[in-house]
Amino acid sequence: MANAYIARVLSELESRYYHEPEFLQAAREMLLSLSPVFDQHPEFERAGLLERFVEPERVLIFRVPWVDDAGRAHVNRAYRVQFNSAIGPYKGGLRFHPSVTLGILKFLALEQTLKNSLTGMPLGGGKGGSDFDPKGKSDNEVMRFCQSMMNELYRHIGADTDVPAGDVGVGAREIGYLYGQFKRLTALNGGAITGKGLSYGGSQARTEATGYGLMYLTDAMLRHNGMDIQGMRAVFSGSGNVSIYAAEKAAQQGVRVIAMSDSLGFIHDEAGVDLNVVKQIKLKERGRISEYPARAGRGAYREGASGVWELACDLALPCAMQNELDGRSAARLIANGVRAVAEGANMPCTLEATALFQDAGVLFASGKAANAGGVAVSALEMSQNSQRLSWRFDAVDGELRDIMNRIFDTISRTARQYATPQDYVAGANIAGFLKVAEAMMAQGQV
Ligand code: NDP
Ligand code: 2IT
Repeated sequence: MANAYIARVLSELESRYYHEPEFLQAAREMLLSLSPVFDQHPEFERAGLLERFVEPERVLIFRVPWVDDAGRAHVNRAYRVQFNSAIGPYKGGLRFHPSVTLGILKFLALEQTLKNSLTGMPLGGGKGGSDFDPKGKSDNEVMRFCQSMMNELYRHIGADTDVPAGDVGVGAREIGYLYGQFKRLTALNGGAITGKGLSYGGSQARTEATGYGLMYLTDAMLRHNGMDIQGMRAVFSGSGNVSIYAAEKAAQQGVRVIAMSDSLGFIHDEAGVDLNVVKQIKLKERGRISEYPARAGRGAYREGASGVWELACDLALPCAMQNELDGRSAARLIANGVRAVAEGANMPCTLEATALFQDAGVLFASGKAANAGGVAVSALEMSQNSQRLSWRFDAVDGELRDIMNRIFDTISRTARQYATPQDYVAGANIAGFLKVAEAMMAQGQV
């Protein structure tokens, strides 16, 4: 039974934002696991804490006009959701994808707030992006779009106020163009954006951080439950930044990576996916994963991204998009004997899929904990920028591993204290929320 205060706030939210289904899904998942906390803290209701928490502090919406290579003008919509700054400057990525809406960015910003809290670093939560589709655009078109977007965004961000980074469709190329324009407009160097190139203030291991961190946390979760990751067979969705570096770390851990996907289909290679070929196709050439069998000389391709969940595996690692793994796919994975699921993407499992995994006793780590390594190394990039230093790869990677182990300890301890020992979803939501709640309570009710 949900705590009465939580039930009321959720029902008000559902009637106010019925047109933002992803935001409601994220809010519902978080709020329902907070009942044991609110039963112990009646002062939160008197302070209107939840009503404040579920509304972003500020939302910026603006147009981004740009001109294509043929001289034709286009206009996209762009957003920055500054969700919560109780524990530090707003921090979170920018997504460029045609599906981007305010509701999707609100779900991402809400989750980012709890994720950033879990890292243990002083980071608030934010997210932004645009419905611009970088696919099929020339480098110059992407550059002009990024410059035009920054012409508005620059006045709302800064190293101590709001620090964007990458997300879907925003990688090294886009960050470079965005940062260049920020610097032209403000004359400020420093930490207003993370994910920067190594030659201009970026951190070692930021490119790898989300994927590596995902596998450090997965390893910690398996070890805690008496299992050994070595020799397990893993299926990854996506073949972008998160998926590729997660698969790279998995291979180093002795895992056999048997499948990866993109938005159109997936490859299956029982011998172990050749990641150099995937990097060449997806990162360098921005091509389709369907090219893999011909280029690698082995493996098979099948149309339809969700087919990847029909393969038998020990580990399922969704690293692509929200709601990419539904109840049907979860049931199939369970029937095929999956042992653990960890979310590299943000909210890739539907509420139904998550419930099925948990009820079946499959170890399940939600994105707020599992993919927090990216933003954690972003915080290390901010520290290095402030110090005017560049740390070595091994130093950053070692710190990342410690952070992921600490996050697992935190969610595991919190699950034991407030829920059931393996309910890492509740563990992440409660531990992430409590720190933000304490900071909000301490700072007064405005
Ligand atoms: P990228 O843009 O680098 O890659 C996205 C990948 O997902 C591409 O391979 C894309 O395929 C694929 N994809 C998109 N939609 C679908 C779909 N419906 N089904 C299957 N595959 C799909 O993004 P990232 O790797 O950076 O981000 C992936 C996820 O991880 C997102 O949920 C993001 O929010 C999350 N995340 C990212 C972090 C980061 O540091 N980058 C940090 C924490 C979380 P295609 O090439 O066909 O478009
Ligand atoms: O979802 C995420 O955590 C990210 N896209 C990374 C955010 C960041 O600020 O590094």
